[in-house]
Amino acid sequence: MTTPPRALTIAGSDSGGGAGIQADLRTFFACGVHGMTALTAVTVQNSLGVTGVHTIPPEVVAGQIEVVATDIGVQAAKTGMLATADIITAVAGACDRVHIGRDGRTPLVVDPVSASMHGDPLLAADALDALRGELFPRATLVTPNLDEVRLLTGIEVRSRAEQRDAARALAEYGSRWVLVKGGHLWDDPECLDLLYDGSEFTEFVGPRYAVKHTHGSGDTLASTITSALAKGADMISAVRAGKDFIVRSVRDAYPLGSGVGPVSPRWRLPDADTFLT
Ligand code: PXL
Repeated sequence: MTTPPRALTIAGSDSGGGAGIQADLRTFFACGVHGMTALTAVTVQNSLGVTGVHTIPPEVVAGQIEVVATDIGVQAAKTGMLATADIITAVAGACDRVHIGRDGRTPLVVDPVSASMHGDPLLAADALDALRGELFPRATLVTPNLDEVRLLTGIEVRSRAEQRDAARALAEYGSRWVLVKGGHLWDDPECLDLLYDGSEFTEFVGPRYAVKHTHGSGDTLASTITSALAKGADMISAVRAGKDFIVRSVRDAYPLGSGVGPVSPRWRLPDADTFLT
C-alpha cells in the first residue's frame, strides 16, 4: 500500500461528534486522505449547544503542528476553532516554521470559526485582530460565512451584490483567495458561494435544502477543499469539489439528540448502513 496524501486540521473537538475535528476527520477519510489533528480546544457540547470550553496551551497546539509536519508531512492544512489570540499567534508561528501557508509550500485553508450555530462563542472577542492580522495574510483561502463576514468586516450582507463587496473587503487582509459562503442569505432561493482571487469572481451555486440538521457544514466544506488541495487540485477545482461534497452531505444529514444533527459524508460509503448487521 502507498501512503495517501496527508491533511492536517488545527481545530477544536465537538464531544457530540457533529462539527470540529470530528467532522474534519470523517471528511478527510471520505475524501481518501490521511487526517491529522492539532487540537486547540475541547468543547463540552451536545446537539443543543456548547456548555463548556477548555483551551489547549498554545505551545502544545504549536507542538502538534510541528511534530506531524516534520515527520509525517502535510500536503494541505486547515484551521477551524482557534479559541484565543494566543493560540492564533502560536499557530501562525508553527505554520511558518514548517512552511504551511501562503508563502510556504503547503496550502492553508482558514475557516474563521467564531460561534456555533446556536450562537455559543468559539473565539474570544479580542482574537478577531489576530485572525485578520496574523492568520489571513498566511492563508491560501479564507472561508467565512455571513455572520463571520459581519464580525470581520462590519459588512451586513443582504444581497449577492453585497456578497461581492464583502469579498473585496476581506481580500484586503492578504489571503490568496476568499470564499464568501452564502448559506446564511436566507431569502436567496439558492446557496451561492463566491470565490474571489483579488481580481476575478467565480460563483458556485447549489440548491437550498429545507433541512434543520446542518451542524458541521462549514467544517465539512473546508475539509473537502483541504483534501482536494492535498491531492494537488487547483483552487477552483477544489472549491467545486467542496461544493458538490457539501450539497450531498447536507442531503444526507440526520437528526441527533433533541437539537441539531450533523451533515454526513456517509453517501461516500454506500453499504455503511448494512455493514456488520
Ligand atoms: O461548525 C463550527 C465548529 C467548529 N468547531 C467546533 C464547533 C463548531 C460548531 O459548533 O463546536 C469545535
